[in-house]
Amino acid sequence: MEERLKELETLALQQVSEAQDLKQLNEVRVAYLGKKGPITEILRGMGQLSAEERPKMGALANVVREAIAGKIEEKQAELEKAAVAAKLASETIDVTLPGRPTPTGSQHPLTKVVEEIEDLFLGMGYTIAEGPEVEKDYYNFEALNLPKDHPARDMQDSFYITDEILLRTHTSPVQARTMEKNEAKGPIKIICPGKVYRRDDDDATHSHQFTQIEGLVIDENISMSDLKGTLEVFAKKMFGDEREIRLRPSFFPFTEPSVEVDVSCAKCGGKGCNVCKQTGWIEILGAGMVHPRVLEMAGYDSKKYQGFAFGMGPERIAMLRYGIDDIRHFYTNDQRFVKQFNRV
Ligand code: FA5
Repeated sequence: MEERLKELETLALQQVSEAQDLKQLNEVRVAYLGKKGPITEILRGMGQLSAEERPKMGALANVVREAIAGKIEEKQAELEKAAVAAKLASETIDVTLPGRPTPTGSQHPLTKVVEEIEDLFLGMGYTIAEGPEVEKDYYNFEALNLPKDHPARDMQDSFYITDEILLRTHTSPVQARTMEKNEAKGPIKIICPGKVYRRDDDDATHSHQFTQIEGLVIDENISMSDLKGTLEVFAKKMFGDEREIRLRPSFFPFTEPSVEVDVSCAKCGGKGCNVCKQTGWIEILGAGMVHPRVLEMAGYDSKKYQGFAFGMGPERIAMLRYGIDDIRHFYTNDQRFVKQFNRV
């Protein structure tokens, strides 16, 4: 029996040391120390031994069992440590690998230009005003000195919803609304960006829906030179310091006098080229001194207050700025177009 126990110990210790993982080790434990294992069997058969041999063999069997159990515990710790080390090694992050690029969006060129214009005027003390796109005929036309049968209404062919409601054809109704709302009937300094709609046929320079930015300044002692100075700062900021502007007489029912404003052509510097149709100048906006009747309709004292107003189309400004040849590019969302402005 003694020999059998020694043999079992040698065999068990050898198998413990050869176990490759925790599963194999557990199998060895069950095989040698389990209820049906050989050592338990030997202990069970102790009754058949003589009284002198029983304690000796019992002690030896316990020593062998503890030796195996101790070795298994030692091996288990070793295998667990190795398993953690292997897991850590397999999960190591290689920080030198290049990252996966994340696709990023880019700002639409029209939004860029509108925001740039807004920033410029906010910097000059203007605030931003907004008005509805579905507008009353009264604010779109009548309050701007365009009564119902005025021929100048034809300048802006309109989408009517009812006889009295239409899609606004310009941002100028925000002028009328802001003046009317100003209870103190005092100074105003606003810009109004927004969408406008006209029954124009779509082509390279016209769209039935486009953007405008209106400007309105009302105060005492405002003159044409304030308008010109403001627009000069605007043109130089948008198109470069070497640009000049010129004012040409024009007509808008809500301003008197009225002007069209041209900027000297950036491509040819004013000499004449295909961009400026050989004139050296490019039209960028309409403007003028607020008509006294418009001030009076909004409740202002036109003897005390004067004002200037201007209205521009940011699409046309963006087209000049970036050399875009067709206004329809702004609305079709072709990624090949939009992405070109990632870095401008
Ligand atoms: C007006 O709409 C006036 N309300 C501007 C104004 C405001 C004058 C305040 C005086 C005082 P006009 O119709 O010219 O003016 O339009 C102004 C700008 O809108 C044009 O210079 C042009 O840049 C742009 N625009 C006009 N029609 C279209 C169109 N169909 N598509 C794209 N842009 C357009």
